[in-house]
Amino acid sequence: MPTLFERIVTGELPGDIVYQDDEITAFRDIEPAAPVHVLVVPNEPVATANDLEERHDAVVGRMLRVAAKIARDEGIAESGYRLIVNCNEHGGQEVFHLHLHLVGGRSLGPMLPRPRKG
Ligand code: DGP
Repeated sequence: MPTLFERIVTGELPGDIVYQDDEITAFRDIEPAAPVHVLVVPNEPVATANDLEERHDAVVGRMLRVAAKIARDEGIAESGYRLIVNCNEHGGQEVFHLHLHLVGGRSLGPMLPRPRKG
């Protein structure tokens, strides 16, 4: 069964695609958490960060560079942004096709709420 994101990559499902090449696709998140919220995915599905192998090194590196290019195109490179990869249950991963969240366009606050002391 193709993943949800594979179906967006191939055009079987609609997606607001902002970047695509033969290895990588980026499209706007359906439930944006910030004014800019783009998902950057490898066209060839990898379920989670745990499943990455040496052969994926190049495409994962390119995903970072594509995210930085999109940040420039969206006008948020200078103000700044956050790149997030969620993995499995504790990471809050919902779609099991590796993806990089590019979020920005507002101040994002601390990276994570810290547990209260005492
Ligand atoms: P994660 O929790 O890291 O697996 O993030 C999955 C993201 O995918 C979440 O922010 C919502 C987004 N999403 C889920 N379904 C769709 C969809 O059909 N289209 C788009 N564009 N985004 C989706």
